[in-house]
Amino acid sequence: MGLTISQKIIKEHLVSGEMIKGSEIGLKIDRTLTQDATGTMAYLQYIAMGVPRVKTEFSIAYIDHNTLQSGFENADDHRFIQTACYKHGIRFSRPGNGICHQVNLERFAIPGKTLIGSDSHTPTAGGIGMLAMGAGGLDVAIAMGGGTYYIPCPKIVNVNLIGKLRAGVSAKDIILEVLRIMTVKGGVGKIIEYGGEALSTLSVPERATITNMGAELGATTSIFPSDERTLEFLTAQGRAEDWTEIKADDDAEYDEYIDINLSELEPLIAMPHMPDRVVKVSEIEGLKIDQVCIGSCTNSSLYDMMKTAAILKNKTVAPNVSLTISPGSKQVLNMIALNGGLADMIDAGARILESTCGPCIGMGQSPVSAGVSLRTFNRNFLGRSGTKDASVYLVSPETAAASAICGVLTNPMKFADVLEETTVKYSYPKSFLINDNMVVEPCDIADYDKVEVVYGPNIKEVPIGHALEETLTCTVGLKVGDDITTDHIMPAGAKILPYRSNVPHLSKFCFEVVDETYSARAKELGNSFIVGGANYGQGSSREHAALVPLYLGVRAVIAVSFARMHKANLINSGIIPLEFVNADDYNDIEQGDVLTLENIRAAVENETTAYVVNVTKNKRYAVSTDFSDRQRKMLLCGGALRMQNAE
Ligand code: MIC
Ligand code: SF4
Repeated sequence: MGLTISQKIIKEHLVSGEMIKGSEIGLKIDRTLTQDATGTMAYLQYIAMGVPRVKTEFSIAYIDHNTLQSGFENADDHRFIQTACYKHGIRFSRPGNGICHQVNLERFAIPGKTLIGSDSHTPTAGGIGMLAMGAGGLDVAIAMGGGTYYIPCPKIVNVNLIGKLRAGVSAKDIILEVLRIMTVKGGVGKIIEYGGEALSTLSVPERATITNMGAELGATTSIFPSDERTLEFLTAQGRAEDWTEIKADDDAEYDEYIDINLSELEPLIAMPHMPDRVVKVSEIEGLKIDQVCIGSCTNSSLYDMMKTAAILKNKTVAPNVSLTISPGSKQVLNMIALNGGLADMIDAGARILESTCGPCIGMGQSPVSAGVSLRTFNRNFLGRSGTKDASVYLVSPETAAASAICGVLTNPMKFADVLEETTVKYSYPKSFLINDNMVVEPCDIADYDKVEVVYGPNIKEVPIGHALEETLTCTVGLKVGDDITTDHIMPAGAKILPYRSNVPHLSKFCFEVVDETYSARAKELGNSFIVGGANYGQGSSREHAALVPLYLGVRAVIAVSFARMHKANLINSGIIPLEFVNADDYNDIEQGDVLTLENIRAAVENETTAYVVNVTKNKRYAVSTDFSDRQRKMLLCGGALRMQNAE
């Protein structure tokens, strides 16, 4: 039987396990990336491992999330990351160089290689044919130290694209359609591979919009073949030598098939507060809006910016709308400055922001109270914008720009003429403006001892897990529903993000959008459990969503099901993720119930079903202990750091 694209890359990088779906496989990681909000923790953990220089072929740290310096914290953390990178052999992309995934795609992503990044949108690089996955900071630290990265061997979904997008419909609408079909739970344990005759009409940045937002499916990653279009993009980036052709064998077999006819697609929109609540723009056209934000790692390429500029040219942003634009990288910003696109945006009244994540992670630009915000981003989780009662909708740059001009949600197909011209000019530029002067090379190995890593006062100790007891009795400190995101567990935003290296301070905000009293209650309980619904921990890779509950005394999360990265982060921290064997038992448990995990140590060790006794209700539920051997060891000794110290 032939192989799919990702199976070929996995096969080349397999260091342990067998390619049997669902069983754990270990992969050699060629490259890593971090961003600043997760990077501080990743480098602290890397340094604690005591490996002087990284063992990957290429590792890089980007500064793009915590760029609002309203106190010393972010600036100090950036200096820590910069000095740690300089010493340990890691490239450093300075603030101003752009959003990690956009810069990575332009300058460093290579077809056929493996990449893990401490950010859930690392699969953006799948647009160029790289096997790129989001991971917790500790997993990235381990990979930098030469360690293996483990995932459950994924199922493969084939998305067959036929037809051609009409002007006004874009790559964003393709991924919104996939989300509509598969939902935010639909990709768990799967890699999404794109193919079909329409591939030749999609440029690498358009493909990257699709693989980027594949993260919202819960997928392990998404990937496109590396073909002539890929070569064209790499050539225009002055990197033709990085190209190799990678495509699926003709007789490759997939676990699922999805067909999408691009000619029939219409502009789509994700309604609050989930990326899969997708409807046609035409169904709610005319919705009054207060804010439009264009940018983020999903939609900030040169092509996205030029489509935006074309719609804005010679017009004025509607008086009821605040429009912000964040170009994705220095390369993009520089090119639109030189070709006049930026002037068209400024002239129309757009508020031009830095080339960073910005409003996407709540770093400023929170909408008005009860406001309606249209964003070209990938996530619209409750409260993420910084305004709890705001309604955030996700759209393409075309829909966003057209609506900004009209003041209400508008179908961009009305601007088909100008969009067609832009597509001809900017979808496949012959050359990009190349200048990597914002990437600092690491020090010479001979100078290693002379380089000092500078720590600021914001950097506090990393909490460490506990060896697992024979039997564990705790109160349920919190019960939550389905699709709880890491933004619910550990919110981000301008006020909280500066404390990503200060877990005690962060802990005050744990589950704040769900229950403001949770943090204090958990502290008072000492040890406690959390009960969750399906897809618990979806969304970001942030390991803080495990480290902070650990700090607050959470010993186990009992849920209907878990998202992949969060489950791995819980295990790394020594918190046991347990799944109900019978999902209905979830309904039985209430917050405040006292539960006993009977003989839990033996159950984890021997791979047997564990039992939860509800002491309050006098009932008993079975929970599965479906872990790999490596994970069992980790849970028994209290997490990855303890396991490493024990070895
Ligand atoms: C996000 O989009 O939620 C983030 C901020 O980029 C996160 C990482 C983080 O929490 O630092 C992600 O996607 O992994
Ligand atoms: Fe940054 Fe938003 Fe992309 Fe996360 S999703 S990396 S916050 S732009």
